[in-house]
Amino acid sequence: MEIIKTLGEFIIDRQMDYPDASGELTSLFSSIRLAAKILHREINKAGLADLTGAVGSENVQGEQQQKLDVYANERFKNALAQRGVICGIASEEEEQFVKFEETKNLEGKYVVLIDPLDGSSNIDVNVSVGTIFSVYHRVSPLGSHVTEEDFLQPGNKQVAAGYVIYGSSTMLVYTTGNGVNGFTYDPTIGVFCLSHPNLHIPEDGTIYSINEGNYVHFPEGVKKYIKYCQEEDQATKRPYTSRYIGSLVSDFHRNLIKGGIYLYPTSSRYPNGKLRLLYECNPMAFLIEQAGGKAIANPGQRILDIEPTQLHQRCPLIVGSPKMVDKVESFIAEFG
Ligand code: P6P
Repeated sequence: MEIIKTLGEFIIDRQMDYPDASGELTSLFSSIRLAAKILHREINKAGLADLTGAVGSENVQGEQQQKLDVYANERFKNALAQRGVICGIASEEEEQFVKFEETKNLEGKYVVLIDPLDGSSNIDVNVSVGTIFSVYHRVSPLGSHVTEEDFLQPGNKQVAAGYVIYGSSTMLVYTTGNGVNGFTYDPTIGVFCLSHPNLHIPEDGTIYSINEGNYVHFPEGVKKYIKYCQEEDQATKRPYTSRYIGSLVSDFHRNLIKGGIYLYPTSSRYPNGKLRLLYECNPMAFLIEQAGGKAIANPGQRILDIEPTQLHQRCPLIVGSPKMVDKVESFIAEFG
């Protein structure tokens, strides 16, 4: 007889991990779960529902907003606001953080930072995309309006983080600081089922993910690491395999399962990297460390220890199997 452990049951079972949560975290996750199910439905028929293509406007990043970007943002914002446990959100699609003003929300203990649909430019070409989320306890007093300082917390203060990957199947992978677990959505029964318990990234790997089209813009150490990956050496199973989907969640997820490294480093084109610290780098860093991996911005700079100064600040990201991250770190430390 098949044993099905749903996400809801799993969270309740693990409630003891957060005695002070008293059900709030469960409620928070149920809102994320609901929005993810709705997005699963819309993404899988985007081409039919006129939800592909650009809206014709730009987000705060100056990037063309895709119709599904806007749709995903509204869906997650509404789902999160419904639960009184959240007092506000910050989103890649919103220039300012969003205050939830209803009385029930003013008492909310948590804030959520979210990239509602990462890699959305891939939608039109039917490539996997994802949602990334990060959860903190608020630092402002209960009963008051959420403030910017509630969002500008270092990643080491995260209460939970995770992603939804809308791929060949839809999965939700998350951590609350007690390991990483993966759930696969079964649309025939409308639930996320535990499919990848206690995920751990292999200590070493043979897959590297980087946009080599930016080679000329990379610092010397990164160039030398790319060449290192491409050299023949049987003892270290090189040359490695290059895999780059152009969707952080997809590249991250594959490397988490198989071992590997994802790099979006500093470059002359992106001096501070391209990815956003608060709702891309920090949640992925929390997840990878909980799965036994590493995440740095630069040599000696752990992502989770970075003190944020701006909501949408960019940050270099080198994340994956610890031995691979250490190797890149040594190249950059030596060659710049
Ligand atoms: P590039 C998608 O826009 C994203 O934020 C990540 O999901 C992805 O890994 C990266 O940017 C791709 O950027 O410059 O290689 O196209």
